[in-house]
Amino acid sequence: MRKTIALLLLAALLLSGCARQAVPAAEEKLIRVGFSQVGAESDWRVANTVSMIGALCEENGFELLFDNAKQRQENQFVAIRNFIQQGVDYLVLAPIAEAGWEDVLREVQAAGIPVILVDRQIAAEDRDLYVCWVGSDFQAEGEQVLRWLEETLESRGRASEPLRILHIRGTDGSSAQLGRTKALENAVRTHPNWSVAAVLPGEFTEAKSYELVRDYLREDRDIQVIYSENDNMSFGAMRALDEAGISYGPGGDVTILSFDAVREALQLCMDGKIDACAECNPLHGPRVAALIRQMEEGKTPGKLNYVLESVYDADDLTPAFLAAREY
Ligand code: GYE
Repeated sequence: MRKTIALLLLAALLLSGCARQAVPAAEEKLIRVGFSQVGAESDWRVANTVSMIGALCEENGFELLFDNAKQRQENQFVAIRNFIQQGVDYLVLAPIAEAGWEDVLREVQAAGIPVILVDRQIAAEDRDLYVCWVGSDFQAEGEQVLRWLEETLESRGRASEPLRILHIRGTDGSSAQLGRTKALENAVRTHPNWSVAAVLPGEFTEAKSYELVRDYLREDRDIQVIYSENDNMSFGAMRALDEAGISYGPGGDVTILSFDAVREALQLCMDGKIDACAECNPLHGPRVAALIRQMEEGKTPGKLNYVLESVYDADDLTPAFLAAREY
C-alpha cells in the first residue's frame, strides 16, 4: 500500500492541473506560500496534498513551496525555518503533533509571516501564533461513529453483551488521535459493558497496524470491535484478521469502525467488510486558498473553521456515490 500511495501521489501530482479558482489579473504578483505537510502516511494525506497543490497553484495566483516532513516534527521545524529564509508571504502548517510549536512559530511571527493551520491544531496558549485553522472536529467524528455502534448493537438486540474493543491509535499527540481517542474513552466510561482490550500505536500507517494486530491476535482473539483511527490502519488490521481466519464486517465476528472514509474504505464498506466509516474531509486546498484571499483583502477570517462530516455504512453507499467521490 505504501508503494501504491507513493505512486498515486506521483501520478496525481503529474496529472493534477491547477484547480482553477478566481482568475488573478495578469500583472498580479504571485503570493508565495510555504506549506509544511505531515507526510504521505495515508490515503487521506495523499488526497490532502493533491488538494493543496491543486488549489495553491500559479494559475490561481500562488507560488507554492511544499515540504513533506515524513511524519517528523523536527523536519517541520527545518522546513519552516527554510520558508522564513525564502521570504514566504504565508506559512501553511499541518502540525504533526499539538505540542512543541511555540519557539518556531514565534520566529515566524517575528518575521511577520501570517500562519494558517490546516488539518490538525496546536496546543499553544498564545492564540496569536496563528491567524486561523481549518480542519475537522475529530472528537465529533469519534462520537458519531460510536453512536452508530450503540444504535446498531441496540437494533441487533446486543446492546448489553460484553464488548471488547481493540483500539488502533493514530500518531500520538496529533489532534486526530487526541480527539478520536477521547471520544472512545468517554464512550467506554458511559457503557459499563464496553472495555478497551488493548491500545496499539499504529501511527496512521497500514504497515504498522498490520504488524501490531497480527502480533496481538496471537495472544488474544476475543475482540468484538476494532476502532481504527484511520482507514489505512483498518486495511492493515483486516489483513491480519484474514491471516488469523477471523471474520469481520456486518455479519462477521469483528465490527470494524474506521476513520477518513476514503474511496477504498467506502468500497470495502459497500462490500460488507467495514461496518462504518467516519468521514474526514481532506479537501482543504480551496479552503486555505480562500482564507489567504480574505487576508489579502485585509479581512480577518474566523479563528477556527470546522468542516461538516458524516458517518457512512453500507446502507448509505451506491456505486454512483463512490464514482462521484473526490477522494
Ligand atoms: O485521519 C489520517 C492521516 O490528521 C485527519 O492524518 C488527519 C489524519 C487522517 O494520516 O489518515
